[in-house]
Amino acid sequence: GANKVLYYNNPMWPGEAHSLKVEKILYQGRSEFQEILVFESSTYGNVLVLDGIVQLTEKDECAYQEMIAHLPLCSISSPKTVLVVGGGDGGVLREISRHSSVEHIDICEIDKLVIDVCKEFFPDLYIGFADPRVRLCVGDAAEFLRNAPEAMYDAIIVDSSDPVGPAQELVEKPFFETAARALRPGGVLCSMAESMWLHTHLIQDMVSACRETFKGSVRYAWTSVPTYPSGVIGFLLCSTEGPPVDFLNPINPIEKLDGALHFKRELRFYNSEIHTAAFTLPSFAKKELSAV
Ligand code: AAT
Repeated sequence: GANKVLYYNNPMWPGEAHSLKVEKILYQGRSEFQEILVFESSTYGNVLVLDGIVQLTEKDECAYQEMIAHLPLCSISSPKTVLVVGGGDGGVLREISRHSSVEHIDICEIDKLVIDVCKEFFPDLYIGFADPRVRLCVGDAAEFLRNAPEAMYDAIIVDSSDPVGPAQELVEKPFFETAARALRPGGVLCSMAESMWLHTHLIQDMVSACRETFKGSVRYAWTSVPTYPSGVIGFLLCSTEGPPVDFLNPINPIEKLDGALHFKRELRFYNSEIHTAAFTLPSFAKKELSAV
């Protein structure tokens, strides 16, 4: 009924919860990996929830998917091969498909049921799978990268859930090492990196693992996503040794792309100004990251 409210509370943000008014439960089920819930909210459109944590809403998904895709892809010239880790909803694929230089997109999502459910309830994201450059692998991305050929990718985008459950390995040093190995010299990684308000230690550990692993540059960026815990989410951008990458000044600006999208959809959030601005950190976060 219209009076239902969804709260989410989790040991990752003890005592904090955010609520959304539920119009209608659309899907509820359990996969081998997680609890999956989709509901129609009163104010944010359809919402995907995994293990009690909001993964995306139709209203604010643009802020996350556009940033996690274009921050790395606009930082290198002419990206050709891209790997997406997680991202079973298709939203990141949709954004990558704006880049006409891209020839090949691998996606490794662990949970087939997430993909099937998003096909039904999130058509504006799932459309990303319609791009003929996409090749889907259903499996654990940590395993996938251990077996990936060396120097295979220009960019790796880690669009994974929080590091409890199947995504735990994806924030650890051995995973970053396999990612660096799978990137060509001067290739880039962009990984979901939690909230600077909630996860200082986790972010510090990720930054320190990445500084040891990636010999190019390592930078933290962030964006506003109202339905994520604390309302912000960060990204860790790293480049391997090779042609230097200046993450702050996009060498491949989105405004100059011809927009290879085979369906019509305007960018709602990302532009070159917000790209540069995303790397500007509040003083407390700057201090915490420089202490690593
Ligand atoms: N596009 C925004 C939504 C997500 S979904 C993250 C996806 O990562 C989920 O579909 C989950 O099944 C998948 N995943 C988790 N672990 C693995 C793994 N080891 N290998 C492959 N895929 C995996 C992210 C939102 C971020 C929310 C922040 N609070």
